[in-house]
Amino acid sequence: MPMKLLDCDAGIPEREQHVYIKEAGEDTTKFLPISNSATIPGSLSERGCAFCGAKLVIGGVLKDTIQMIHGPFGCSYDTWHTKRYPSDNDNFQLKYAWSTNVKEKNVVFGAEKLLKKSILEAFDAMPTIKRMFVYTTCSTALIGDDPKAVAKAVMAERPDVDIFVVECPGFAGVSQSKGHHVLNMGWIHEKVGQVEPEITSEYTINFIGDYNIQGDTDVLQRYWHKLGIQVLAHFTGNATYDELRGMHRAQLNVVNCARSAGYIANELQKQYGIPRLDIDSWGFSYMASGLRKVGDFFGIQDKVEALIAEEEAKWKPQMEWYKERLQGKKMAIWTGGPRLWHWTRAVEDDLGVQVVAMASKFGHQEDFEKVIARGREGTVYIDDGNELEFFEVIDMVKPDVIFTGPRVGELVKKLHIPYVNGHAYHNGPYMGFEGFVNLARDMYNAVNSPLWALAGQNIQGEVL
Ligand code: CFM
Repeated sequence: MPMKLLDCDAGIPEREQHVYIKEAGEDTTKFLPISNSATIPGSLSERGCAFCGAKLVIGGVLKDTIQMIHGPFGCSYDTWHTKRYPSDNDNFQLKYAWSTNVKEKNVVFGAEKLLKKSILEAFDAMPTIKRMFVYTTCSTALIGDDPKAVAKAVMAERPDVDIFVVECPGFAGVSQSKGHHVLNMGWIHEKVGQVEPEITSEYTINFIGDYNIQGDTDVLQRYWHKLGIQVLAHFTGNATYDELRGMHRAQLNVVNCARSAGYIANELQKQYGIPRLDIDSWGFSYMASGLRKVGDFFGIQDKVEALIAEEEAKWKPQMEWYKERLQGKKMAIWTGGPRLWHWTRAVEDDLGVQVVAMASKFGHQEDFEKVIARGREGTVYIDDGNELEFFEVIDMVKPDVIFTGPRVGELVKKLHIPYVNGHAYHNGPYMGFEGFVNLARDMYNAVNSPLWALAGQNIQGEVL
């Protein structure tokens, strides 16, 4: 029976449909875990809210844009600064947290005036910044404020500014995935097509679904540059607001994270006829095949082969060193969803590491299809996992290292199991050839750190 009711879920038996163990020769299409559905009451979800998906994941990455959060300050603070996406604009996007700081009296009497005042104040305080995202949150959506009308009024008063409103309160969907969707669709309908990019190459792409985590975008940008490919828009790593308004002119959309940004790629295809090409940017073999696909599209195979040869010559020896030492280690990946299918085969092919458990916070059915197709037999696949399930699965599969976020990471550290930040990375970037060497190094350091043995020692006697 491939669906698994864990012992800890005896009180919430519906969880059985969210936990799957792959068996030999199975037709996996019959056994996909339920996903992208509301968390079962009683299960302590690790998910983020829909607002968080829009702000923290996509909008907040922009390097020249004020992110005005229309709500209590906590919504702003809790979606600020945790992802580590740098920019070449002096990290403007990481320095500030903006909020209208809504209080009870605004909830009772309305907060539109407060929003307008806050928008003007923010622009006045940062006179070189002319672009802004405004987000609704649960409280301001519930009281019925109309932020689009406020943004329109400000833009009429100040023609040099442009504002994009994201109406995606936390309760708009079952997870952060809804926020990705709302932002993608709003942007394509309201902003794409408003700016004409300057075309400087005969090959142009949008690189979609890469958020410059610790410099990922920079690694890929070096490759595009060497290939003579102009990236009109990065959605949204190290990007400007206006760059994203010119996405309609690219010849090709190259998609890395299909979950968070496949929507805009599909719309660009529908509305402007730009083809979509999905690639994996993590791992040697995947990165090489992704570059080859792009090379085939533009007919620049020679340049691509030269680039791959150069990169492999430079990085493969280091990768081999780590492979020798990590071969056979057992890894768990507990992140949002896509990194499960991006990484499971990549670490197996490049490092000989076995992925024995994977948990997705918000992946959809298509993500699980890809994960399970690429994953091993006997591996545990979980949708919207809870803390007790994590503990039970650790007992079952005994991983040597867990790639997850700081919340679950803190838990597993207490069990003295090495954890690597699978969201914001430990010492990235992780994309591209050099990036996967960084991932291997972080995994090696985590697995071999003497701290795990020391952490288990009882030093009480010495302290007292
Ligand atoms: Fe895409 Fe991402 Fe991910 Fe993601 Fe996220 Fe993320 Fe993630 Mo954390 S956009 S879906 S919403 S690859 S923040 S940079 S690591 S859960 S698997």
